[in-house]
Amino acid sequence: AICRKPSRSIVDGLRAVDIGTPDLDVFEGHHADYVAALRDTGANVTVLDALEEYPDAVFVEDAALCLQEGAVVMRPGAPSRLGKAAEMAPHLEQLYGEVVRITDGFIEGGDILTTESEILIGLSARTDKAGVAQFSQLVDRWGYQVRVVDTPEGVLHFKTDCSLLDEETILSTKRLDASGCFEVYKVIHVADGEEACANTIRFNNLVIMPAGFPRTRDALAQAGYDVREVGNSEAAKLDGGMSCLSLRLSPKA
Ligand code: CIR
Repeated sequence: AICRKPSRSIVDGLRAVDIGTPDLDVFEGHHADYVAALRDTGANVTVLDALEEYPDAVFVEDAALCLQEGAVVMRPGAPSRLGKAAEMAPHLEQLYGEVVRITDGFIEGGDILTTESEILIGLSARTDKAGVAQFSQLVDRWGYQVRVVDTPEGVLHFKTDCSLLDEETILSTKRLDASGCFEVYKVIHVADGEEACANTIRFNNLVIMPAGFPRTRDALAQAGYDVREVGNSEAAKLDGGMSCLSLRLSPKA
């Protein structure tokens, strides 16, 4: 996995609603816990240096999509994040034989959910049809099927409201599931009032989820998942969750 340390400029990070300024010390502690949780799954984690010039650079997921065959460098729809995607490309080039780039429209990694059988992409304020069209064309060479879906109104990214728990199971908010996009999957709903924990990550043996959502945590444990909670209060002030903080990859040798 690839992560990036939060920078002092995190206080200027984008947010839909201002619910307070993130505290860098607390963010750094949560980030260290997150990296430790990933390492506990057996992941080899590279932690890149903070990038002061991009306040949201800690949210590395939006910069690229990593598949087994290659990586796609995104084109973020937020102007302050455009250059950050390019910063990720050299790191990916060290790991992959093929790194391709989006040059038309906009698309961010937070809108893309890759399952065993398809790649689901939610159109959002950050991801448009032109970006999706180029993405689909680029991944066609590796045999991937892309399905375009909608992101609920007022929700930053498609994956703000869902995550993949295993090859056939999705954790989703009820509002997103109501759109019918997960009909071919088994769906576990986040508890009412706990919508902010829908963005988790399943990595090897663990489901890593934000702390503070006990009913959803218990439902996941009951369903047989090994759950690890990590503090996310500061990232949440910037609409960030568990998937946003890493690029997870297993390049084909
Ligand atoms: C932004 O608005 O772009 C950041 N403050 C949050 C990005 C969260 N990323 C993600 O969900 N993949």
